[in-house]
Amino acid sequence: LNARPWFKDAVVYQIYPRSFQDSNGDGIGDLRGILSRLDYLARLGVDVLWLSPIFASPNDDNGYDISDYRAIMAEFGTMADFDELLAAAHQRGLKIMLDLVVNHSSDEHPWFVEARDHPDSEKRDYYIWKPPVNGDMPTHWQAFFGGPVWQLDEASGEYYLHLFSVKQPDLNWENPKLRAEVYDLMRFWLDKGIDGFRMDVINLISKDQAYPDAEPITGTALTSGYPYFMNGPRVHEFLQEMNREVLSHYDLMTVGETPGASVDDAVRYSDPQRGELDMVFQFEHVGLGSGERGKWSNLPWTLPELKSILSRWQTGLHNRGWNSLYWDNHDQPRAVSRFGNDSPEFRVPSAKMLATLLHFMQGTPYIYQGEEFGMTNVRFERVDQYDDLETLGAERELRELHGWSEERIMASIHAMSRDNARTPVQWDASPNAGFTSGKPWLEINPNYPNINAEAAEADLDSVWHHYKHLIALRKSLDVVRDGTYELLDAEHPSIYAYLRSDGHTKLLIVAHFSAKAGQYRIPAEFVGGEVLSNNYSSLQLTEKLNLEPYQAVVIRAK
Ligand code: ISL
Ligand code: CA
Repeated sequence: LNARPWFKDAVVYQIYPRSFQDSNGDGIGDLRGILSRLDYLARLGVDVLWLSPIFASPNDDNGYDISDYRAIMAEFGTMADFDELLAAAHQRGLKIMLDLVVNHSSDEHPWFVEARDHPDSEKRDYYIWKPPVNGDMPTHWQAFFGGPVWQLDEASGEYYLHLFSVKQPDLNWENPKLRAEVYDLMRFWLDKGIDGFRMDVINLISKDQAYPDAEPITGTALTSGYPYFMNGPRVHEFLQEMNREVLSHYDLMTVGETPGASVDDAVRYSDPQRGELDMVFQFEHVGLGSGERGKWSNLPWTLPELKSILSRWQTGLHNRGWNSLYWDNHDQPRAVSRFGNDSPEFRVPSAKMLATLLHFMQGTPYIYQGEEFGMTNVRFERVDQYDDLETLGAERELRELHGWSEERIMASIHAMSRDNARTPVQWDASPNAGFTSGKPWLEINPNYPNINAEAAEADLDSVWHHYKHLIALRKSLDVVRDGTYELLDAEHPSIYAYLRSDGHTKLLIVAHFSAKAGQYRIPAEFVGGEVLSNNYSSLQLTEKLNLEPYQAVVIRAK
């Protein structure tokens, strides 16, 4: 085992290709667009680019429904474009990680077409089919995008399982041939020289074979099947097999997306001794505010709750596994709008505060496109301006099933829709924000004349330069990678303060979650210390720190 694997020193930048950069004026981001922005990414100082799915897809879920795992989505370009992109990235010292979506495929994948049209074919068992039970579906589990997880196939009279949309049938990991197919397609990309995989909902691949029904969900005729497919009975066995068969033969990094994973689950996935994955994405902090209607409930949450979650992950994985660190991604609202304050007055300091807080924790940080210069949520007026199938499905259910008012629904969509993250990257103040010369597939956030990458790079006090500084800084300090973590003042309502220490170096990180000025008493050993990072121009380093709104500082003890 490599004692110091490179993933522990890496900073990952996530690209959602559809919204990153269009190169040919069709309004859709593409591989040549990414190619044209590699120098920008190299200047920022990130190490790894994670590309959301770039494979052939009918785009029911923007590429998370794959119809050919070995082909590039026509809208994104060609295999030659990909090869060129990979080589150009490597030339600049940037690694490329692809998105492996193998809990399900598209219903337009040839495997599924054959499985459906020829129930006697071998491919039938690549998917999960069940006969009706007492004339009804086998269970009443609710799908992630609403409605039941079972879809009746009229021709055969059997149901197939889809945990996501009807166009995303779940693959049957119980079948060794299917698993071998997955390992093969992974080798195909690794042999091209890619540097890693982000594995979509990889903790859902093993289902309880008894398919029991479950707890009813209030206000619906459906139940929650989570206990029967999250971190299921054979998931670790499958991942260890994948590791033996594929991962262990390459120098790559892996991160599993694991909704519903606890700290203990994450140890099982990421303990290097077990030979599974390098790290997983946990969902507890982004689940704050969820309620009866999931994230759409959008309930208030408190800073002590956030601190308690992140601290439990920091201490729980220390020396046992490895954390991934993120505020947002293509499924989440924009970080500054959700955890900071996106008003004109506080957008910049609060975006910098969030970055500081996260990048000094132990783990591998992930930056989602646009986060590095403080892109915000969007507030479209009409539902038909939204594209995301999850948003559109929820709008219908909240209205028809749960009787929510139009106003309440729109407020919730504004706060939580995945399209907040998917509006095109705002590159500059020119028409269409420099994203496309045509009509963008999703409308651009109207705030782009003020908030864009070009303006941010030109301004030394911008969020962008703060990220650049943090990325370089954490690499120069072993304590950030290796040190212990200790939360201070767990119950303080507006200060998030913690210590990092490795026996040589001791750091204090203080983040002020408030739109008002405040004060905070710091441990004496930091008075007279060195200020390594500060999102305001000055700081009086006395025992009682005077803090500006959303101020965040990092101090090294003398
Ligand atoms: O997006 C979510 C909450 O709004 C999650 O429930 C999300 O569906 C879940 O985290 C799984 O996400 C991944 O798989 C989905 C895909 O739609 C997401 O974009 C992807 O990140 C199905 O492939
Ligand atoms: Ca294009």
